Amino acid sequence: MMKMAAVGVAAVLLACGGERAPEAGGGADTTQSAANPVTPAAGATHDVQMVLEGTAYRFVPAELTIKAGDRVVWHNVSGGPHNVAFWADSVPAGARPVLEPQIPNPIGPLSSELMVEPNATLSISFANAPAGEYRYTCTPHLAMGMNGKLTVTP
Ligand SMILES: [Cu+2]
Repeated sequence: MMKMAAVGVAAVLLACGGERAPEAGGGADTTQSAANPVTPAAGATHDVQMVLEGTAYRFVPAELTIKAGDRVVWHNVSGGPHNVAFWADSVPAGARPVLEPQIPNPIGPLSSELMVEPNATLSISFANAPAGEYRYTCTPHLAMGMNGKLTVTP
């Protein structure tokens, strides 16, 4: 009940979004503007599964287009261990400092640790990440062509 009420209030506030901000806090204007590409913590979350299908190791989906501000969660589903290893020399300029702090215990440049446990996840926010193509692979299955690509749009 409380949650529904809160959503209702948020919807009402959003509906008035075009006008002057109702709360005169005197602080920064947090009203969302379509012209402002920096919209932290408001993005969608996308799921990428890491699977063994027959004899093929895959990221599903292998190619995904997201918006800056979205989050991607990779799931270890089958055929692991897997990891997510971005090609550090091909990600857009400025991406590395965004990605690096979000990859705990890396086993190489922009390469996550191996995910061994079923349903282990790696979650990366692309808030403030530069637009462009982010190609990545799975280190244990590199030779088997387990590759993925994210395209981040502004
Ligand atoms: Cu793999």
